[in-house]
Amino acid sequence: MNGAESLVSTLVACGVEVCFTNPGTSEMHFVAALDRVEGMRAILGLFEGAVTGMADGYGRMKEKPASTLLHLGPGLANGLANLHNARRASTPIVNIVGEHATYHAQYDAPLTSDITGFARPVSAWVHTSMSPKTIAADGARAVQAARSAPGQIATLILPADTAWLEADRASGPLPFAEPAPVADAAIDEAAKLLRNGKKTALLMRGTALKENGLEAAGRIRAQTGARLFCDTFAPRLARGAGRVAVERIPYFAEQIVEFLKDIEQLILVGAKPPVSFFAYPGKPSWCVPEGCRILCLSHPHEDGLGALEALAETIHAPAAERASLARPDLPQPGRLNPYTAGEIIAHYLPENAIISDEAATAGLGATMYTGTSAPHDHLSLTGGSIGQGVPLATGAAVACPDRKVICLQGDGGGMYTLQALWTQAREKLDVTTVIFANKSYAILKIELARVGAENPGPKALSLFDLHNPELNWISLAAGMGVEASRATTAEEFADQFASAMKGRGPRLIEAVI
Ligand SMILES: Cc1ncc(C[n+]2csc(CCOP(=O)(O)OP(=O)(O)O)c2C)c(N)n1
Ligand SMILES: [Mg+2]
Repeated sequence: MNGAESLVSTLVACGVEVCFTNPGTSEMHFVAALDRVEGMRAILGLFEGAVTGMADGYGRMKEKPASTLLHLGPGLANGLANLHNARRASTPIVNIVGEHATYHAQYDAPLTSDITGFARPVSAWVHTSMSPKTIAADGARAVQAARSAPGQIATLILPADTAWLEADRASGPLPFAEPAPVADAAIDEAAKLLRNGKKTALLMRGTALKENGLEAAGRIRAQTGARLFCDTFAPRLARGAGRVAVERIPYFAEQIVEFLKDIEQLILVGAKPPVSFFAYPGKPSWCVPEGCRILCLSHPHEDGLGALEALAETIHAPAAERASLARPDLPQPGRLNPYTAGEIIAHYLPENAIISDEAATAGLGATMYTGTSAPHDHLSLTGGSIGQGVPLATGAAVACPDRKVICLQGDGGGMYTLQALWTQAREKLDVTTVIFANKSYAILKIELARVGAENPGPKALSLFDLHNPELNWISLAAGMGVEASRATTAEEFADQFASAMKGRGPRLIEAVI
């Protein structure tokens, strides 16, 4: 076997089953190895930002890494923004980045670049494999790094000659760091705080926001009256009927301050203390009230779920209260806006759906109404880098072929990585994309005022305006093989969304709001 076959065999042996890729010449032996070695599904993305976003969606849902295969420095660089989002989500990903043959580097050919330099800021682990004799061990180490708690990005750089020269064998999986147990002392300390009568909240992230973690947190709330919070942008949150509901911290600094003002004790479970997304003149960045005691029950790499369960036992907590099903009625015929759209989405949301949410200013309605709709998983834009929603939904659909995936996407962010629609069509993925076509970067108009840049002129305003020409999402989707329709009223949207929920396969609805 050659180095590439040794690597692909190793990845498969280590549980990596999917490769999202946009390859080039330096990756050809890896590409060829995908047919020679059984067990790796190959999925083409037509832009690397789509490729890395798909790997993020897959990893968040499958809780194990996919691989990406990217073309040298530029291919990796095209994918960096969504790797940034994935890093913020603690998603496990193994990037394989092709590189010139080791002896070719000295000639400074056009595609030569500092791949390690591009990789470093988004990767917890980076390594260049200089020999086909070590590639198997390096591949196993990459998977080990990716799977180590809480989930990390590992980048393995693969010189072309390492891939094509004779290798010895494949490697099997290495043990990886499972979430570390939380010390009893931390659990006892949290129990003490919960009993001292002060106003306390738990802020949770990671596994704590899955169904069992929420259940344990709900028990703690039932016993102590503590409030349960999650970040504005949690990587993955179990929501809907039958789940313990948590309060989502609001987006803007002054709203966060208002939201937290009574809290005297904040217990962090895999989360960081809440801060403002941006700095604004005269507004606070740090949003925890003065004098509030912060206790870290668990760090992100620790077992937050186990800690919550132990804590619930320690304080003899009773059963948790769960959200009961309350699907909103369909709205009256008439205007389509984020709220009527939200009612319709929540009304028809199928059991066990996955929502990829990059709806930006149009997302409030859906979030408001889906809390008591059918149980589902909600994935949000973890790193603030728009262009995540469509590929994230695509990767989630690869990970969970039996679940309906719904992508709620702003029209601005949608244009960044719409190539993922083509992958949805090619792979026949069950994704319904709702594009909120407000024909603007609406949030930026709000932000312009908030940062104190007053009296915007026509040039400034033109930079947030997506008319002239208007985007035609039916044509854009059709051009990539995805069936699409346009809804301009609530009743049109209700018809189209209901039909998409009944059917299977990729669909896009341009919701004109
Ligand atoms: C990579 C990246 N580039 C630019 C931005 C700045 N930005 C934030 S929101 C936004 C526009 C979002 O527009 P849209 O998706 O249509 O949502 P809307 O604001 O209209 O609700 C932009 C350009 C960003 N967050 N990330
Ligand atoms: Mg918009």
